[in-house]
Amino acid sequence: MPSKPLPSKPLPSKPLPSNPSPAKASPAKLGIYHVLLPTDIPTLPLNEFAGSVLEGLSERPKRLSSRYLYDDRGSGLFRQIMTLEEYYPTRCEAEIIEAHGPAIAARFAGTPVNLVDLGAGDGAKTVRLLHQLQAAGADVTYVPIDISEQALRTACETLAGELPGLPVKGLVAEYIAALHWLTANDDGRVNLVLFLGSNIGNFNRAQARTFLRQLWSALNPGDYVLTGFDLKKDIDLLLAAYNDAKGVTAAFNMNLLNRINRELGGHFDLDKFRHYSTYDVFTGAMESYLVSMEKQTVAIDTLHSNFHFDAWEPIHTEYSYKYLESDIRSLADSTGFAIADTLHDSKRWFADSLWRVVKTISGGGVAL
Ligand code: AVJ
Repeated sequence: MPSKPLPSKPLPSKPLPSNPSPAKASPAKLGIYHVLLPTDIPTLPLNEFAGSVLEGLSERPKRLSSRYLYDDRGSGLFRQIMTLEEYYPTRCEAEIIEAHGPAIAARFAGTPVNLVDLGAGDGAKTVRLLHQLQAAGADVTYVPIDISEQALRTACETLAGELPGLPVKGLVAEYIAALHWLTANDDGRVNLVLFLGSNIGNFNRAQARTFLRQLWSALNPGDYVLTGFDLKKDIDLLLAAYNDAKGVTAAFNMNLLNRINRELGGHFDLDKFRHYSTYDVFTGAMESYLVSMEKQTVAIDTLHSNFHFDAWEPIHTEYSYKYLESDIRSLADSTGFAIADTLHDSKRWFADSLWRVVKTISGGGVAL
């Protein structure tokens, strides 16, 4: 647990940052206990980022979630990473879409299809696929989904600029919730869900299964998912991709501490931490850390806490799991999908795997 605040720093009188307060309602009176409804609870004690930082820095080993890497600065640094010589995944996947996109698109000739984009990231690949679908004669609607309204607006505007006249139906929501909404308001269109860029790599094996099962549940039989997997390869190539010579990846990782300083009144001195990325051959994960180079105590005002670091103590920040072809097959198998096609770049460093949702009729066992 974090220690008490320094005596020299009195508690601020301001309340902790909280989520928007829902309407007040008095709890149902049931004598000796109350059933509290969500609307009975005025506020959550901490916002999501603050709560996650408090929890993670209280763990041993300490950790911070990679989902918070992508504030405005972090997103900018990631766009820079995508242009780096050492960061091969973006180039490999662009090559795959360029070479094999038309074959994917041909499956949807004459079909009304929603191109559903989970985490647009590099809009360029999505634009290529949309062009290819239109060229194949698919009746395509673009459906980007993002939890951030700002990010969604940017994605919609970029696409509208590139493909004037393209129907766009953006959804601001969590991915799975948005997909449930989309299929519940079914307009008879086939959904082709994009989960590109090796974003699945941030999940461990169990989390990846959970996420894909949730996707499967939310989708209709006959819908498709196109997922980008970074493949296992020469370890030196992996290490270089996460330890680039210009230090952009280091700055991207370090930005987490910057973000805590900016948003939570943190007092991290970035010169006292270093970026470290390593590969675990056994789990197949690139692992990223921020390592404290000396013994130090860091206050985070908003959390009313000090965090102690020993010399060379790490904070875990990110996993990027790498896959074997057999891992991809077993993942599809165990989550209810049939692999329609797996496409590779010429070096076979990366794969985009196209999966079809298979659901059996209850009682019958007939695959759709
Ligand atoms: C955006 C999660 C696919 O794990 O390769 C790049 C993020 N981290 N360099 C990845 C990242 C360090 C990237 N993903």
